[in-house]
Amino acid sequence: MAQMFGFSVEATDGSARKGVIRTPRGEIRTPAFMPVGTAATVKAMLPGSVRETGADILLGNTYHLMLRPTAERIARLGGLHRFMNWERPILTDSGGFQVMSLASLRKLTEEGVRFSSHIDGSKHMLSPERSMEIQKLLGSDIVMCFDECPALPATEAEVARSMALSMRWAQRSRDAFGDRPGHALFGIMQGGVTRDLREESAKALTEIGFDGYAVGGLAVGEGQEAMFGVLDYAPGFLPQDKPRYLMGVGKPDDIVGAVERGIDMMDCVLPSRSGRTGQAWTRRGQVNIKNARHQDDPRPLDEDCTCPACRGYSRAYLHHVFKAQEMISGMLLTWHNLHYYQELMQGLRDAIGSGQLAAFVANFHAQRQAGDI
Ligand code: PRF
Ligand code: ZN
Repeated sequence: MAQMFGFSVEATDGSARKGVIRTPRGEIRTPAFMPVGTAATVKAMLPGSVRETGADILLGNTYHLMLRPTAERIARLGGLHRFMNWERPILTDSGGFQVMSLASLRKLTEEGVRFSSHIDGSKHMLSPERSMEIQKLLGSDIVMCFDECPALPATEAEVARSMALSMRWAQRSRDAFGDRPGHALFGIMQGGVTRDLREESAKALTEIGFDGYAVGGLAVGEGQEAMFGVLDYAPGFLPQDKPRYLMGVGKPDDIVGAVERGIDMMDCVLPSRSGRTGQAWTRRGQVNIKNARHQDDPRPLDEDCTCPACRGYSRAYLHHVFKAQEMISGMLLTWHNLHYYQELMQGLRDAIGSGQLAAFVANFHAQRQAGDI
């Protein structure tokens, strides 16, 4: 019999948790960072390389894949794992958030959202039922509820209306998902930066009952202080024994702060996207490889990093290939950034496991303070 989906917390340190999510496609060590593979690829990386950085799970997108190459085509070709040659777990976002940021001519109703594709203008519809159908066709291991995420700042009345709609859509998502052993469905909390709305949203989701719970609606323009303000209480409204996923976060210091506050999973395009624009993330902070100060520098990006970019190449080389627009530039910097992010997650897991999180976080900030040398 196929192994079921499960989560266990192995250690805690303050609000932070170290644990493991078990799926039929393998284990996910938490706190986990999920690289983003929007269009059935983590851009500039082979799946084996993504795995070598330490990733246990990738994120895929309903919105992009339904438009191109279509979910039905991926299903005919054996599902998303086979299609992109990644056999480990995949979490898929449900599409609503991407419709709101990418599509044009959007029309939102109780039923769902109609929109025009950002690729060719063709007309499409997403609803809780259609999103569940697409994520099933893709073969996603962790399916996200269909929700609406308002851009902040928004009026409290607007955030309340939107949250209530997302909770009705959460119930419809649950009903449409049905019973799929080995596959998980996560609810998504909304409610902006209003404590009462966050609590109401958490109650509504917990009553429906999900395999995990996401904190949505953050990192949408409110700033880190306001986001941490919400994370000081929001994870506490959710069941202790289920994973908590903070969607679309973030920079390394956002990740550390979120883990300290009880978040178990995160995803962000930042390490992969900024790798293609010449930005590297290191223990000592951000390095802009475009800067002319690197052009004669024989040192690696980070002396202590064991990734292929740092073991084999100088800053001078990385600067050169960026300037020359060589493809290896994006490949090496993406590899380094994903390696750094996964090493950070391993450091957080080890620190929580040994009850040393406060010291780890103090050292994390001190190294960044010291700056690039
Ligand atoms: N909902 C969904 N996907 C998301 C978000 C959300 O609120 C966010 C917010 N940071 C990122 N991705 N479905
Ligand atoms: Zn490196």
